[in-house]
Amino acid sequence: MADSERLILVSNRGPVTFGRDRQGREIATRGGGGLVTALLGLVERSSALWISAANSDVDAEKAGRAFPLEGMGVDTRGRFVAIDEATYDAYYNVIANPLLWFIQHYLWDLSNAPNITRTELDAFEDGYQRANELFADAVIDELRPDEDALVMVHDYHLYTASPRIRAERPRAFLHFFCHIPWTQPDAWRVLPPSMREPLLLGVLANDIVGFHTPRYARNFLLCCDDLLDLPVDYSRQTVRYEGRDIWVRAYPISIHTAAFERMARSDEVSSFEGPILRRRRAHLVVRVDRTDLSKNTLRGFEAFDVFLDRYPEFREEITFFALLQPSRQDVPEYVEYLDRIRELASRINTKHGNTDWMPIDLNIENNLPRAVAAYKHFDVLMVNSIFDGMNLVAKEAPLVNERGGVMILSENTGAFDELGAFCLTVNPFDVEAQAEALHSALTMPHEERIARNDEIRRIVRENDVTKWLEAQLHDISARRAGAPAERVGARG
Ligand code: GDG
Repeated sequence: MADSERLILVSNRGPVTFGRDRQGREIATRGGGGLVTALLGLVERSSALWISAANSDVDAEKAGRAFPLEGMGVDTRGRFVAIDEATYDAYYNVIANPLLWFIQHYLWDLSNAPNITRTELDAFEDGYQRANELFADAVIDELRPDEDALVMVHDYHLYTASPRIRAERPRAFLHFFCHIPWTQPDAWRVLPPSMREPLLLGVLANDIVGFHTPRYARNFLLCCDDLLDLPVDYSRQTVRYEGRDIWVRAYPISIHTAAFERMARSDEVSSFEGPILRRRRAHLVVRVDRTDLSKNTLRGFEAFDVFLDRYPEFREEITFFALLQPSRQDVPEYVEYLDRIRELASRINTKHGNTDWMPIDLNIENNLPRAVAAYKHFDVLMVNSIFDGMNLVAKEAPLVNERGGVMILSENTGAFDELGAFCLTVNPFDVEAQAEALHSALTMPHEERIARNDEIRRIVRENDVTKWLEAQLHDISARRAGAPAERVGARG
């Protein structure tokens, strides 16, 4: 990236949201989540403008012009896009979550859902497409017509923003990164062509399209081939569209390891360790995730139930600590899923527990310091996602764990590519295997646990988020310099 060149980041969720305290003074709350944290690494390097959706009334008052983002990067500014409530609801709660999210995690139970009715068709046009236009217009407004800026667009909320930006600002370099899996062509056939084609063509308006793993990149190429009938070169990983070669690449996202280790040593995290240590029995199983259907909480608990039936010697000696952040409670499927999580935990606790021992310690709470305190003390970490783009918990928790904890990892996570060899691999649907993995992890010799954990830490430290950023910036420079795609094809 040239020093003088402007960087514009575009994502639905931004790095900050504003509210007011009781005295009416403006207060800023930093946004969390893997996407925001990863992108902070970029704004630390060069001046940047971060465009995101307004998330509060105060955000909406600030919309339409850039404002300084204090304490973030060299010279970082933010800009909010105001989206009226009905449009936002259609864009976010009808199309992005759940329709696209479900397609991209193979979650639809197709004999029952989804129905593409007038509601979905209108929500696509008047919600998703309209919101994407508003994001695109904010980018266009910020750029001079002849400016060579780098615009990085993030995630499944923004598949159709780029064509408009390209048409109006053809000199900008458009880079897109998808944080969730890209599924095989038939999964996309849930959508009629009037919806799936604009989505795919929208992504192809970018110059480089990035995914977490080579498998997702390949699935995207297959979609271009199968659903759009476009010329695809699988060895060079390119798609030809409108006279351009779009590069399709894999860049596994990661975490800022030094910052995460610092956080794990903070007083705030320590304050949560005492209660966890006081309550722990001989063995502690931990899971930390959003109450998202893709995370597979129910089968994880079912496996624990089987494990307790089969290995009664562990009764009263073990606790399954689950820290689950409530997620998307505007979507009915998520409300029902959270209810089922509560019911199942309570059924298992009634079946196996007693007045002195509660096998599942279920906490529905948004509390990152407490999650990190649990990361430090697990004996077994369960990450059994049905499908998961990467899963950053699988990188964070072993990095700061102090007990040589063992990770049970679903083969359908992006993290599996890097860490699978040192985890206990499970198929997420195989409850039986998950129950046995719990037993294997808990009875594994101490030296083996330490050796596996050491290897995971080494890999996570080596593949820090900096590497994710640098690989992308490297390819952007190469693409701009006119390098042939095969020169970077080896990257995956
Ligand atoms: C999407 C993709 C991909 C944990 N407890 C709390 C909390 N956390 C943090 C974790 C971690 C992040 O939230 C969760 O990241 P994941 O990657 O595990 O999962 P998704 O939220 O589904 O993220 C995923 C990711 O994007 C990045 O590309 O890896 O596959 O689905 O950093 O430490 N955060 C807050 N409160 C908590 O209680 N605020």
